[in-house]
Amino acid sequence: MNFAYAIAGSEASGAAGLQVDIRTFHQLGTFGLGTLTCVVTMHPDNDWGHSFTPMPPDLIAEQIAAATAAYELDTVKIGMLGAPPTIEVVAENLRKQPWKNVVVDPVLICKGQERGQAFDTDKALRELVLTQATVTTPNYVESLTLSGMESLNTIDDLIEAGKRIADNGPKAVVVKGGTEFPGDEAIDVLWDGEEATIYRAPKVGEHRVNGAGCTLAAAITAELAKGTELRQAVQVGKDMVTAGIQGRISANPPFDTVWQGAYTN
Ligand code: PXL
Repeated sequence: MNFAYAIAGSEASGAAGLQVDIRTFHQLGTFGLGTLTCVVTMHPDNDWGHSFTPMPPDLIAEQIAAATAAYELDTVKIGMLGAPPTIEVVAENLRKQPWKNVVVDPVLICKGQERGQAFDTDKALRELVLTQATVTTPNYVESLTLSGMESLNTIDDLIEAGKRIADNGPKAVVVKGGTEFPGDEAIDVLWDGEEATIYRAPKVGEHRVNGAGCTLAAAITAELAKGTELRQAVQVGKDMVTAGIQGRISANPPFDTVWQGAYTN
């Protein structure tokens, strides 16, 4: 059995976070399991505003201990951590065993967090978690923050951002252009430390869809757990996100939901 393990938050509508990770892991034929870091709840009667509740650090440590004792895990995806004490406990517990693949989706800012708190969170994530990443998957805005660049307008800019982010620790970086990148294609670039690989798909509509980033990182994680090489793992992730957006589920919150089940290989 290939095990895919996520350390991530719950998002109450099931459109992002651990629920997406588990669906993606299952769809790609791996055994998915997860450690819960926080709960993000949306409030339909308050314009779908978000609230964020971290899990107690001791409970996070206990979940990691149980998961890693239950099976021989070598591949982990880190999703939303959200608060410095969470980042510290996850970083410390990750170091307790060797990992072949550490995929970090650098979810930097959660709506509803204070800016000051978000700054501390960014700093802790960069110093304690991104340094342990074998692959990280920043979106357009996260790539600007992590690379220090002002805008990403060309494929060369995406490659440059990947290189700069890799300089700070991660072995490989997938920079996601998403809807913000100019043009009619959704372009992602993998910088693996030596070479850049470009992934392209036509943009589907103009609206953002919830769960695309989580799905991409989770699919890469599942493929790496199966032993797929990184370049092909990113291609599977790209194909699954494209299929999941085309087959999206109409939802009442401001964004529709990616459907992982739309992907078949
Ligand atoms: O898409 C980023 C993300 C990840 N994880 C959780 C989230 C969100 C965004 O809302 O709530 C739990």
